[in-house]
Amino acid sequence: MCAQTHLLQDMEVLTAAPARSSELMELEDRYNAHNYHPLPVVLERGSGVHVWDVEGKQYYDFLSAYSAVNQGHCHPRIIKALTEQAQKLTLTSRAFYNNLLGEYARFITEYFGYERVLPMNTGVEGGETALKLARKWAYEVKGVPANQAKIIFVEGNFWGRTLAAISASTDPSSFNNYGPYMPGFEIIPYNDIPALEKALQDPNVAAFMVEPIQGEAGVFVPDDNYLPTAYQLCRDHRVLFIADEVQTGIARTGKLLCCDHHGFKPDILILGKALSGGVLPVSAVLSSDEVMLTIKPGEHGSTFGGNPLACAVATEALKVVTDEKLAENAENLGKIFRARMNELQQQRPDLISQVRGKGLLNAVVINDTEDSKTAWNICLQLAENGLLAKPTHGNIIRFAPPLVINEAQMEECCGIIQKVFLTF
Ligand code: IF1
Repeated sequence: MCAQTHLLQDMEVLTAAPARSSELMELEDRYNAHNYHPLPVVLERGSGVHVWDVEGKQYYDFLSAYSAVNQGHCHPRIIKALTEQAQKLTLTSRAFYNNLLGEYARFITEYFGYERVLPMNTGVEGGETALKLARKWAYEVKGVPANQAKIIFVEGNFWGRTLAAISASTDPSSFNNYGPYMPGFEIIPYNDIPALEKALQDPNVAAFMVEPIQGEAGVFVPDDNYLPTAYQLCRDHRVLFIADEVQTGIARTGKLLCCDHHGFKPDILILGKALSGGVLPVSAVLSSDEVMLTIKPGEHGSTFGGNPLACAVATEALKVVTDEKLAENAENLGKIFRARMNELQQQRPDLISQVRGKGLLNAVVINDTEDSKTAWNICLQLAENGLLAKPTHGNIIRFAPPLVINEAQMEECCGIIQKVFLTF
């Protein structure tokens, strides 16, 4: 569908929307870059599993800001930590020490079981940091010749929008016309052990970076033995296993980390999004002394990395995950959700081709082509009925509510989804 038609269709929707919403959508459309195509809903408040639009309509949020508000919108404990610290000290830069970073570093390394943490801000900065560590380790510890280090990625990966991240991408909408691309990146099929085995024959491989479940690609869950076998192969070939848990981490898939389902600890762990409960950008890279201490003073950093406000917020955000047993809740309610969606698939096999996911990271695959509008129109209907979700890659609808959702709310939401699909 050409952009013009898209715009016309959207203009119809925008003008059909209530006055205040359409006024705000048109304002954003006029002055903001067009780097997104949002659902025509204008949100102004959030609390727990709910968000409200400017007309006061309430929705269940089944996107959770792409898994950044696992603890629920505006969690009182996290907001309290934010507002209290914001009145004391927000940012010092790392030119000086601050009173929270040391305690936070001890807290988060013990929380996840690592020796060291390097604090950053966005998920993609976490990815960039992990790759710089892997290259540095390859040259200075493994002995790979200068500028020969290789990093292996899998098809369908998504780890952000920087030039390095899109250099690893196999999705034209991520990389098209952004070249030339970062050298030293090799891409193999996902969920394919022989392909990894072959790639690891190259002695210059520094690391293998992978999402335990591919979020953006459409919630692709690999075979049970894929991750632990891949991890063991990396160990056998002295290659660092980097887990991008920016989206799957922080209890989203029913365990604290998605890798915890498979009983191994990645050599380098990347966290982001819900590390702050969605109140400000906080990311982190965790690893061993051997890897982390290859970066010497002045060799990496960021203005906001490790700022006291982020330390206060992230500490409370992680405590909430433990205290409210969010991983267990995600495990239990995810099973209920997938059972209900599988029932729905039996009722509408013409519409639903597959249900997949782990914990509360799930997707319903619409029986259609990637460029169809079916999934989009279903999401418009879901919004009409008070539930927000958005398609990824055209015909896949991702369902990922905050992990604080309770059983009664989950039942209600499954009812809404069932009603929309059965009447679609
Ligand atoms: C967008 C996607 C999700 C991520 C994983 C790193 C990052 C992300 C596994 C980078 C970020 C966000 C980015 C946002 C939409 C959203 C997204 F559809 F784009 F891919 F969640 F699936 N690793 N994902 O999912 O973290 O730098 O954004 O903090 O760019 O449109 P970030």
